[in-house]
Amino acid sequence: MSVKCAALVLLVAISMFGIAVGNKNWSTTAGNWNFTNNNYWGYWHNNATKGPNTFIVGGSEKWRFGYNYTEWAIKNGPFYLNDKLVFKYDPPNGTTFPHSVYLLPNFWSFQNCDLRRAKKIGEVTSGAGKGFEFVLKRWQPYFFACGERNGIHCKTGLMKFAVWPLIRWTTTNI
Ligand SMILES: *[C@@H]1O[C@H](CO)[C@@H](O)[C@H](O)[C@H]1NC(C)=O
Ligand SMILES: *[C@@H]1O[C@H](CO)[C@@H](O)[C@H](O)[C@H]1NC(C)=O
Ligand SMILES: *[C@@H]1O[C@H](CO)[C@@H](O)[C@H](O)[C@H]1NC(C)=O
Ligand SMILES: *[C@@H]1O[C@H](CO)[C@@H](O)[C@H](O)[C@H]1NC(C)=O
Ligand SMILES: *[C@@H]1O[C@H](CO)[C@@H](O)[C@H](O)[C@H]1NC(C)=O
Ligand SMILES: [Cu+2]
Repeated sequence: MSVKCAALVLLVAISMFGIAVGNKNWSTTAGNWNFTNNNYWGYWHNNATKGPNTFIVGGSEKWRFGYNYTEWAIKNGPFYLNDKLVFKYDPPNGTTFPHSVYLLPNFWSFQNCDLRRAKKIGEVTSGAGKGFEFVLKRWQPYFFACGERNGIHCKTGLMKFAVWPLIRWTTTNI
């Protein structure tokens, strides 16, 4: 299968997903999360590049209260399978607000910053120094959020973003 053909199949699959989501009316209820934003899923620039990339979440802003991580993800995507996300944040020291990282189980909990069934992947101390790495190993949506202050960092602090890693077509597929 050629790259063009494969890209077309993926494109059609993503479009169908978009329509299905549209029917469920998620995009209108998603708040600042635009589920139909094609750029988010790498729709427009799925091309063959080299090995996995490493991204520092938030770039020089790191993982902090009030930075728009949805926007960061849109600007820095697309993300591919086996890409690495690095979370960096200061550990609690009495003057700074602690942060943490959770994976939320589904879109609903992501939208509502509901941490009840969330899985902790980063303790408040894990982001110190070089931070910690999270590898996007599976073809699935990942919903990241800060778990501090009972969801307030996630909701008010915008400390959340979603990623659905794309499959990387290697040049050997051509
Ligand atoms: C989607 O939801 C919004 C409110 O959340 C509502 O106003 C709108 O009519 C809905 N659209 C459809 C197609 O159901
Ligand atoms: C979401 O993104 C789509 C595609 O880029 C765009 O057409 C639509 O207007 C956006 N919706 C909102 C609410 O920003
Ligand atoms: C793939 O896309 C990136 C970013 O859009 C671009 O910098 C790069 O040159 C592209 N590579 C190929 C082989 O087209
Ligand atoms: C965050 O960025 C997204 C994507 O650009 C935007 O739709 C949203 O309005 C922003 N949120 C805030 C609170 O600025
Ligand atoms: C806590 O960390 C912040 C940011 O690294 C630093 O500016 C501040 O001086 C530290 N406070 C104490 C008491 O160590
Ligand atoms: Cu936080």
